Amino acid sequence: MSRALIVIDVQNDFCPGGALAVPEGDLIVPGINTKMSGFDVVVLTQDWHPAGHSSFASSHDGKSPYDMIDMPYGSQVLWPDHCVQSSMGSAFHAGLRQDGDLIIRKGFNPAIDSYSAFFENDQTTPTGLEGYLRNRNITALTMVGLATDFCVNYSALDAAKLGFDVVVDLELCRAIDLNGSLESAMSDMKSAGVQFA
Ligand code: VGL
Ligand code: ZN
Repeated sequence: MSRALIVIDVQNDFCPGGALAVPEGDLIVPGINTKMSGFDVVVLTQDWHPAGHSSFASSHDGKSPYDMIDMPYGSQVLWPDHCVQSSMGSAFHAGLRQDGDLIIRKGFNPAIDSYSAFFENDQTTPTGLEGYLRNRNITALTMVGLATDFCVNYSALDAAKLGFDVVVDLELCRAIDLNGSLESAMSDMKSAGVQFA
């Protein structure tokens, strides 16, 4: 059995000073760097939106960040512009080790957001991560990164659904916590059989 570490979205825009800053988002960087050494495979994910992405409030007349909108694939939180492809905000935190095996970019489809590292928010378009992990004989995953209640949560739920053995290391994650999103993420992950460390 081989285990992969999946490092979710440890990017400037999700750290203090960034466009969609997660409180204490930067504090997890040293611990993640240390943790990387103990895994057969390390994958980094990178939120990677084109300018004008449909998840940005600025793309919808009269909408503000954190409003909700109905998209063809379901309801969607509208975010401040963040992680625009090749911007400084989309770069990994400068202190993060970037010598992993694979970088998965997600959220590049202008019409669909992608919280999960496995599927876009339509829950059907794959990112390719599942195939990569299976080809590398990975059956167990540990997830760390940002944000606990969005991208970590959706990645962990999809991984569990796909049959991977999933651990979320909560000390190496931080949350946005929007309208109870952290509490519901925790209960959804528990119900899905995700383990916590
Ligand atoms: C994320 C909101 C929008 C995340 C990404 O990485 O959790 N959250 N895009
Ligand atoms: Zn995003």
